[in-house]
Amino acid sequence: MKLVIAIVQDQDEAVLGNAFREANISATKLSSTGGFLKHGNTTFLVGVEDDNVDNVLDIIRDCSEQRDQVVAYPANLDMNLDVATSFPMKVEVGGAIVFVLPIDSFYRF
Ligand code: 2BA
Repeated sequence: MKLVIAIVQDQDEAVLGNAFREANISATKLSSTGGFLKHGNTTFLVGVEDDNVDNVLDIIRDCSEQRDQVVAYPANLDMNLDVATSFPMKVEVGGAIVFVLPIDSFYRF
């Protein structure tokens, strides 16, 4: 058995959640925040049998879009000029960041 952890953009969360439901795949959704952009994203936890991992990955791939986001990146010009400003920077986000981990044991009590 494997644990698939998929971090997706919030815009893709509903589509991906529906696709899991339609495929009868159990998933848990967590609200998360990207460490770099500090924007909300969504993390799905999916426990699956080994022979279903590729199917889960295909669904995630199909439901995750790559998008450009423009962020204001702070630039400090100091040395006593003491000027703080920011400049726009384009960042490519997604489709999905996916980790596949082995599971030692699975219990449902
Ligand atoms: P964020 O950390 O907010 O990163 C958003 C996007 O910013 C990233 O997209 C990447 O294109 C860019 N980025 C991240 N760190 C950067 C840096 N130091 N310099 C320049 N650009 C940077 P993705 O790679 O698609 O990642 C989307 C989200 O997935 C991330 O949001 C984070 O929440 C998660 N993530 C990505 N890699 C991860 C990792 N190795 N471990 C845990 N979470 C990860």
